[in-house]
Amino acid sequence: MVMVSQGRLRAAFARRLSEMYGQEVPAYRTLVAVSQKVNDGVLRRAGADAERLGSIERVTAERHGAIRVGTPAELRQVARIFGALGMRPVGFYDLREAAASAVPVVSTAFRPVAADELAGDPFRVFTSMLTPADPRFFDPDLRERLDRFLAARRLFPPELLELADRAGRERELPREQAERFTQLAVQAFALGREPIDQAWYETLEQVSAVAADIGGVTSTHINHLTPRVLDIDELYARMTERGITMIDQIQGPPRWSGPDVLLRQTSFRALAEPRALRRPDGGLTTGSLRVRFGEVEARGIALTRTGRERYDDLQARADAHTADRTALWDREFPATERDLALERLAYFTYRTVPDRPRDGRRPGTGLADLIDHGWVRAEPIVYEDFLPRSAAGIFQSNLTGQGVRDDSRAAADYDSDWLSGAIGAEVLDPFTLYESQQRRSLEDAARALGLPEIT
Ligand code: OOG
Ligand code: NI
Repeated sequence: MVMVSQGRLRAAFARRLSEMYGQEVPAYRTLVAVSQKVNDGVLRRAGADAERLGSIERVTAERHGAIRVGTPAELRQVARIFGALGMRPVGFYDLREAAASAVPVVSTAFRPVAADELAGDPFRVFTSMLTPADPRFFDPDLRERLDRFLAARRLFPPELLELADRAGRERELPREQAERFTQLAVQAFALGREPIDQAWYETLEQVSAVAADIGGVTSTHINHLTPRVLDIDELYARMTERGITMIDQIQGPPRWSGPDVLLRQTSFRALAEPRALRRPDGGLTTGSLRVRFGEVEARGIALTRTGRERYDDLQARADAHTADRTALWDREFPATERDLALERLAYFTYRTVPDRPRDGRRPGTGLADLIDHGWVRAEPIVYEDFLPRSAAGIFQSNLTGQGVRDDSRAAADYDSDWLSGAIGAEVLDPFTLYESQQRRSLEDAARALGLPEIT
């Protein structure tokens, strides 16, 4: 029997999802095509340096998607489906707080965690869950109607979930089942065709367009699929030249003279798509909804907690003084990988250099000495996660209205532990993952150099 590993299943799923999305959302195809042109250019210009943050094969195939679900039960099913693909929940994002308009969701990202799996295909899905228990958005009556509506729908067919459990358990599927799984999973994330109850959708829309997109329909859908680009400023310019209106800025760190860090993203607004609506009188009509959009991103080096604090601080200061962000970064953020490593601001995998000096000199135990004298090389660890502020910006740029949030009421508590409980699996901390990858590499390097430790 030919078996398909989780890693290959994930790559196949990402590819098929991309084909489906490309057929349904032509603007996505343009985005992918332009991204590839930009990447070809960077590769020609920069040579091997262009692959410092991932091989061109990885970057070319790399996508993230986003979905939104209504309840913990639905989220657990999503976790089973992505678990089949070797993807685990990483990070907790509270977009209720990060967004200025009404975004009543908390989120995590399902993604592979092992370095070799990430190098193979890092496909990730930003997954948000509605918070009907938050009284700032939903009054008791609306909450009850919402709970009832969500409890009555079924997002995923039992066959899909059974295949998912098998793949999760056995870490592979026979080829035929793998094919069936992929087909059912892609279908489950396509735009629903069932007529939408217009009055119900509009009731929710008044509270929040996100609530309507989640709780106003009987299915879920991928709302964007994001290719990775190696020069996002150039991508932005090229899309604008083609007459595609992007949101007015690139989110995340500015373009600056140092290495790429964290994540820079930009998007274009959701396009109006025809949808079947059921009017209050029972008749059918065709309306148009804007729920699917396009986004592109550039990824950089993962920052440590300290690095991230510096980043957040620079962002806040740039906001407060509408300062020139590039100038601020050039002045204040260390602009070389070496300094980012030595100031413990970013994560690296440290490897001993095969042709290191063997002239009888002994390596010191300090990282600076080891790097500067050519004993170890620092390879950047790619940031594999998301940024709450950018995510809120992405949500916001696609809302039809502001919605309402009654801040006189207390927020319902949701945190990472709550989400772990809801999913039934630990939501992993991204910093811990990067940190342990770095630490293991330092331990290996110390061993190879015969050092007690590297400090
Ligand atoms: C998710 C928005 C977040 C990102 O790239 O930050 C996101 C959504 O709109 O459902 O995808
Ligand atoms: Ni996104």
